[in-house]
Amino acid sequence: MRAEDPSRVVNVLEGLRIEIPSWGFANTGTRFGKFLQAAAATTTEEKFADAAEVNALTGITPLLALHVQWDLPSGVSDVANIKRLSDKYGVQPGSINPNLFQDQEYKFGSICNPEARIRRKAVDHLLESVEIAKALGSRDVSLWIADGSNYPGGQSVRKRIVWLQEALKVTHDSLDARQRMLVEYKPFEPAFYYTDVADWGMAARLASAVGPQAFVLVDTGHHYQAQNIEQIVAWLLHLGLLGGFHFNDRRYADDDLTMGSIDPYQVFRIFHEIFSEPDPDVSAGIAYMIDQSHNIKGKMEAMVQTVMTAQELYLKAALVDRDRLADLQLAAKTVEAEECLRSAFWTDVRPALREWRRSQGIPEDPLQALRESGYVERIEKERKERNAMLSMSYA
Ligand code: RM4
Ligand code: MN
Ligand code: MN
Repeated sequence: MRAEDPSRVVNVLEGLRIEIPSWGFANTGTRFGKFLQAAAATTTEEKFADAAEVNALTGITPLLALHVQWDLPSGVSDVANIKRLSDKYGVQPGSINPNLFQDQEYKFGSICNPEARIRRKAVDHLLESVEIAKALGSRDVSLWIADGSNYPGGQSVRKRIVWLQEALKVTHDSLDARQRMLVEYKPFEPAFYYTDVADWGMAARLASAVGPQAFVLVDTGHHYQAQNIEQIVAWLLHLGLLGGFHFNDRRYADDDLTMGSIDPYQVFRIFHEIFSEPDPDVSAGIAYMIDQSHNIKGKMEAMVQTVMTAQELYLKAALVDRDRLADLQLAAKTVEAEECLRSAFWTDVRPALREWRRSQGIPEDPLQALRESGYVERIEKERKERNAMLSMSYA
C-alpha cells in the first residue's frame, strides 16, 4: 500500500478505534505525590465530558474504559448513572476494570490472599464487575491482578497459583456469550519479590486453562528492560490469545509515559506483527486501549497527542510491503528486509492523515484544534477550586 492511496488509507484507518481510560483525565502522580492540574477531571461526569471532546477532535475514540472503584463506587447501583452520562455525552462505556488493589484488606493479596474470606470478597467484586459489564453492554472485563509477595518465604507460590486459577475460572464462567475476560500481567509493583501473574506465559496459561473467553492483555509498560514485546505479541497471535493492549511508553519500568514518546519504532513493530496475522478474525477482536498517567503533560493535550501517535504508527505499519518482505526473508536478505521495514517507518503519513480527517469532517490537526477551542481554559476555570482542595501529599 502507498501512503498516497486514499481508499486504502481509509480502509486501514477504519480498522483502528482507540479506547481511552477514564483515569487518564484525573489527577494521578508518582508514589511520592501528585502534581495537581487545574483542568483535571474530578468527577465521572467530567471524565465523560473530556472523553467526548477527545472523540470530537479525533473521531476514533468512542469508548471510555471505566475503573469500577473510581467510576462506579457503589457497584451495580451506579450503572444507571453511567448510562445517563453515556447518553448525555455520546461516549460508550468500554472495558470494565475491577479494582483489586486499593482495599485495606488486600495488603497480602486479593484473590490470592491466604485468608479464604478475603479471597471470597475479591471474587465477589469480580463477579459484580461482570454484572456491571453486562448491564452496560461492555464486551471486556479487564483484570489487572496486583497480588504478589514481597519477601522470599512470605507466601506459598504454589497455593497462590491454585487460588488464582479458581477465582479466574469462576469469573470466566459468569460471562455471557459475547463477553471476554482479559488477563493483564506485570512483573513487579506493587509487590517486589514477585507478582502472581508476572508475565505473558503465566497470563496465557491461565487464560487457556479457564476457558475460551479469556485472553491476554499486553500493557506495553509491563516488561523487563530489553524484553521483546513484538515477539510476545506474535506468540499471542499465534496462540489466538491476544485480547488487547494497554498502550503507554517507558524508559525504565512501568513509567506510564504517553504512547510512543520514548520508542515509537517499538509500537510500529507491534502493529507490524498484527498486520502480519493471516487470520482476520484473530486481529479483529483486539482491543486497543490506552493506560497512561501523564502528570506533567496536560490531560487533554496528552490524550489527543496519544491518539494521533497511535494513528500515525498504525498507518506506517500498514505501509510495510509484506509480500516483498516475505520474499526477502526467505532469501535471507537481511539488510534489504530491514530496509523494507524501515522505509515504511520513515514514511511521513501525516499528510495522508490530514486528508483522511478532512474527509471525515474532523479537524486536520486535532492538537491545534484543541488549543484553539478554548476547552482546556474553560474546564480549568470550572474545576480549579475543586482540584486545589485535593490532597497531594505522599506521607
Ligand atoms: C496498573 C495496570 C492497570 C491499571 C492500574 C491503575 O499498573 O497497568 O492496568 O489499571 O495500573
Ligand atoms: Mn495497564
Ligand atoms: Mn501499569
